[in-house]
Amino acid sequence: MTTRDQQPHGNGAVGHYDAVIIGAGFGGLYALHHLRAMGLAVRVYDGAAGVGGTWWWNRYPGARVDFPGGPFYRYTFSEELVREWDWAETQPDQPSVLAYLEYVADRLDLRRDIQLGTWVHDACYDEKAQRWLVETSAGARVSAQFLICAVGTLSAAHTPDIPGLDDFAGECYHTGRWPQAPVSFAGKRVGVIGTGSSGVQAIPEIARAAAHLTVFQRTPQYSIPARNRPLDPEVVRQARENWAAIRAQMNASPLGAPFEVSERSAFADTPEQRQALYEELWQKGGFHLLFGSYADILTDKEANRTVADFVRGKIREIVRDPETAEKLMPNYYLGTKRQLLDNGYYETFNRDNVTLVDLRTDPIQEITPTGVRTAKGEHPLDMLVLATGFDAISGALKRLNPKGRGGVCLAEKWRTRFDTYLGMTIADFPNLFLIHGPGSPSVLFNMPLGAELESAWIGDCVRYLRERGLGAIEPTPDAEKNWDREVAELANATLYPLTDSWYTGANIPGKPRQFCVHLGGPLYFQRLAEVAAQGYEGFVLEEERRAQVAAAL
Ligand code: NA7
Repeated sequence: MTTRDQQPHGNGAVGHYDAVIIGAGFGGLYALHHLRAMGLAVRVYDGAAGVGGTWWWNRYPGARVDFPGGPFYRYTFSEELVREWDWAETQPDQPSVLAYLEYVADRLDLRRDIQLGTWVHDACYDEKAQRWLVETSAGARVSAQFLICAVGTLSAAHTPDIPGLDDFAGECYHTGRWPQAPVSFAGKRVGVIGTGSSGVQAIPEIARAAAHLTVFQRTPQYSIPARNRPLDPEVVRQARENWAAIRAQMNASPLGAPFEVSERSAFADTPEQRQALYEELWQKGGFHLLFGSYADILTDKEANRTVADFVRGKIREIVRDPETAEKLMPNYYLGTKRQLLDNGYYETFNRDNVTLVDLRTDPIQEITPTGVRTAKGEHPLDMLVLATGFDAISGALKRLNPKGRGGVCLAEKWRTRFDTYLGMTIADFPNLFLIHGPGSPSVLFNMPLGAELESAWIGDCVRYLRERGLGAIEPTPDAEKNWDREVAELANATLYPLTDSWYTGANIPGKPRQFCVHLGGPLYFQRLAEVAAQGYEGFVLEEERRAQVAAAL
């Protein structure tokens, strides 16, 4: 174990660690706990003023867990944590998730190794010393053998390049960078740009509080009622008592949750039976309609059309003004963008204080100091909410832009494709690990559980290296190519790549189009285990250069 040391040494670093972790969200917190328990000296940096990662920043009104099996969106490794923490609702809200992560940080005594309010400005690999040199916004320079990037998949907020945005004189907030101080909508004319998960969660809340709400919608989306409700105490009790079995079920499930996934084809039923099932699952709410109806919804265009038609029918039923209902009508393959869950989204458009602007027929021309000017006129506003999303999955890593072997920059390497091996490692970036990186199941699996399983794999890899006197590990370019193919083959068997979404990178102008999520679920984790069992197949392992490492410390 490398001990911490506050004296500057050979490479100018002050402080030497076995591992530096960037990010104190679900991924970083667990990685810290796991590696520290192995006896490693670990330092975590996070730019936020508190732990929680994405859940610290995304504190906009209405923010909730939108994962199948909401109450199982949690760490699974510790029965104590399971016993001591109960969610109140089926779709826990942002303050509850943040409180959970704060509780975990305290309960596991993680805070002593976390430096908050500190961004990592630079990370460079020193090939001779087989170590990463990290510079922080606090002016510190530290070194670590391993760099673990737990920087989040939805953390690089995307602010669109709309003329005049900087001139807006009212309040302006991005949902992914929401202020900590309470925001009041009372008596204000509010505009929301964007109708993805964040917009759809925030819009009903803002509509209830504001004098007037104008929603600027570019692409209509399918939203399903979340039917959020208090958790049944009996379900909670049973989950606790049978935790080992539930955990095993989560590990074996395609979504990482004890959630019933259908294995039947939509065409095994008559149209009437399908309609009846869709109605039942719509009433049940949440992800049941998407994952609990038919297995071919996400793989067969015709099957998808049956459920998409059903939801379009619901929009026509709910929204009273037929013209507004038509503006809200989505026309992509349902479920191939992030599936939205709402608490009264379509109903909001029946309110007198809500206006919907369809940007496809009435585009934004500019933002003025007093509002938004579209082709058809001016919308005066006191507040503008940008629910405009994120440079997802790869964006925060590209912004971090670590420099690997020979000074190669990640932003340059990823200019045209987001190559990784196993979604966790990158050729030319030895000893660097990603949690929820491009090519891992990330956003289409239970993220806290995924973070645990990936951190455990990292821990095993570190142990393997140390037990054999090895100093560095790095994937081969061929292993990356093969991985890329495996991820693409799984995706191409589905409808996901056909849709413009943040899964495919289409939401960011100029971003290369690539579906970056491994859709294998448990198969992915099985692949990780196989690679390890075969002595880290696909990797080059370097002997530890003892003399050079010692000189650097
Ligand atoms: P999303 O799903 O990427 O949604 C962003 C929205 O912003 C979407 O409706 C976009 O329309 C819209 N957008 C983006 N740029 C513009 C411009 N220039 N003009 C008008 N509208 C624009 O991000 P979210 O934060 O809602 O969702 C991420 C969440 O997924 C996360 O918080 C989790 O809950 C899961 P578009 O569809 O691109 O036409």
